[in-house]
Amino acid sequence: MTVKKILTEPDPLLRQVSTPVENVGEEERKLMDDMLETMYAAPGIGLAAIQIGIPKRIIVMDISRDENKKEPMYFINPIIKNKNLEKNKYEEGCLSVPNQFAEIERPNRCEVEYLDYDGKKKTLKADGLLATCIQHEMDHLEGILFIDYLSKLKKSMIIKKLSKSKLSRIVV
Ligand code: K2U
Ligand code: ZN
Repeated sequence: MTVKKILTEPDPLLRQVSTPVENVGEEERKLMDDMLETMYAAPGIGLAAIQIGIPKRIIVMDISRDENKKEPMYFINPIIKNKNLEKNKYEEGCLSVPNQFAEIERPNRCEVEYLDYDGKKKTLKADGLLATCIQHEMDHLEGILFIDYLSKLKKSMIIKKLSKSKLSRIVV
């Protein structure tokens, strides 16, 4: 398993819409293994394939946040079937938007249909942090970042800050 570089905003690659996986084989499982290793190393609780530059509709997650009791989850071609009208607010961050956080409102429950690590069709009913994380990651598959929900001013200030820090890393 390999830790991959995580793309950071601003990067046009992050804004691509990811394409569905045709069939789940060894290549897709190796990709999910690398994504999970990259997510744990970040550390994070979710990662979409586009965040390591692969525009495939694949997400990995582990909301256990317990080093000794990892509970990885794999979502291939996920589709949200139902979303609650009731909303939850959560202080979100993103491994592709480093050191920026904002309170984002999302449906507090959702039902997801997907293929698992072995390509088997599954359905999951999620609430709380799991529901928030799934919706955050599903946004990545559409090229959407959590900062897109902020005001134009706040979003432009964050992008300006991230651009500067990216430039300073190149210049140094
Ligand atoms: O970059 C990502 O997509 C991983 C996200 C997943 C996430 C975002 C917002 C809310 C829940 C999950 C995070 O950066 S992972 C870091 C993290 C860890 C614990 C709680 C919230 C965020
Ligand atoms: Zn993210």
